Amino acid sequence: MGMINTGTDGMRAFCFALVSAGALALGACAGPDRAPSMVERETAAAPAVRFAVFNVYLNRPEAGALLAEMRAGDSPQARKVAEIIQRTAPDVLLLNEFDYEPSGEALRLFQENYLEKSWNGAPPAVYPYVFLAPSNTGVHSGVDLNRDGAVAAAPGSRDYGGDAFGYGEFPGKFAMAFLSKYPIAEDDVRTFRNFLWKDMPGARLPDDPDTPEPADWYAGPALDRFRLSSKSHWDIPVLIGGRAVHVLASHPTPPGFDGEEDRNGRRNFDENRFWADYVTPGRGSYIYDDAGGEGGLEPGARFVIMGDLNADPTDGAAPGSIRQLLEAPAAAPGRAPRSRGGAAQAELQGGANARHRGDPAEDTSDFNDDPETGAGNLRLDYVIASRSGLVETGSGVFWPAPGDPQYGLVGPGFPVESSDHRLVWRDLVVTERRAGQ
Ligand SMILES: [Ca+2]
Ligand SMILES: [Ca+2]
Ligand SMILES: [Ca+2]
Ligand SMILES: [Ca+2]
Repeated sequence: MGMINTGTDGMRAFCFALVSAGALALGACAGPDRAPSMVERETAAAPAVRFAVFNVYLNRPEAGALLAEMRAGDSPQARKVAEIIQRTAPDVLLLNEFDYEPSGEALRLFQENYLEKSWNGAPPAVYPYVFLAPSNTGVHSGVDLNRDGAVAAAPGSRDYGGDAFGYGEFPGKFAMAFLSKYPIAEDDVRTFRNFLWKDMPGARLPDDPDTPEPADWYAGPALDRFRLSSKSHWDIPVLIGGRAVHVLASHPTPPGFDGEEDRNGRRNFDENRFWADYVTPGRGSYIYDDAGGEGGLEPGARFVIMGDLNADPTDGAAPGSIRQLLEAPAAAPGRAPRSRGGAAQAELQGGANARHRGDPAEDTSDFNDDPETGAGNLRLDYVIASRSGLVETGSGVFWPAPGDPQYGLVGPGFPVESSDHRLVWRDLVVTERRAGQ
């Protein structure tokens, strides 16, 4: 693969990860006068696998619009999205904000007309394995979920989106798609689209501040059918050298666009909590999947949590939400992926970024920077690996800085060239090491 000059840890295949006292020290090269450790021998024998998430902003105003654009093959935005994927060359890739249609044609044509064609000399990106499933976005709930006094039943309006199981003006908007160079254990995939929020013990259900009863913003039929996942939650086991790595994919709702009841902030928190419980032994027994299977992940199983998780660890509306995952006992404490472009844009764009406490080199999204109303640039997109069975050898955010030959793929933030999010990756070697060994 080509060299990547926008991440800071592009040392894939050159250095070993070193494990000491249970902590990962990244980027330590094996010295000549020391026998390699067991982990070093394992990581030397197996290639690193690049896991990436990319919110590709391929959502469109109407059903069928993305399919038409993928068929035509002439979308400048989709070409830049494709080139970013080609330049970073992930092996395992989750796309967020890719409109879903049941035939799978939009994804197939995105592969054929964009990913598998070379852009500006970049090597085509070929993914023989895909996973696609319905999303809750834009699926009519039949009840007045946004509590504006009416049930909006006709797709196409904001009101309709507000009454859907997940916000979307038509079924399938803002959905997800999964691509892999490694086979998927299809019979073992689990989806959690129908899991009800009220079935999570201690759910942070929102409260109507105008009534004395607690946690009653959703009640009656609304509570009885309210699905936790705003898109879906997928557990996709990928087989790498015959060993399963569970990709845990989701795209929790943004923690805004609501009122004092904080219904979206609370939902974001519990959507992220879902995976924290799923990977923590003893905490996932309440979980059920769409096929009726019960319980969380087997203790010690390899996993990689991936998604636009809509929560920054220090800035924005939902810092506690993402800490549930970053600090989960089963998750590796790998350091945040970084870029030069994120740091450069926070400086150039100023505004809301000036009051952020997080390191701008860790930002993964480029939003409005209005000092009064803008969110600024946030760290929202994550690849979080398990302690067990995976060793990290590098990570990065594809965000070229001004002056970089690939700067045109991201630009200055507005207008959006490719996406308002940046591709985030980690390189992981699959090992037999269990956590604590
Ligand atoms: Ca309504
Ligand atoms: Ca109340
Ligand atoms: Ca910005
Ligand atoms: Ca920031």
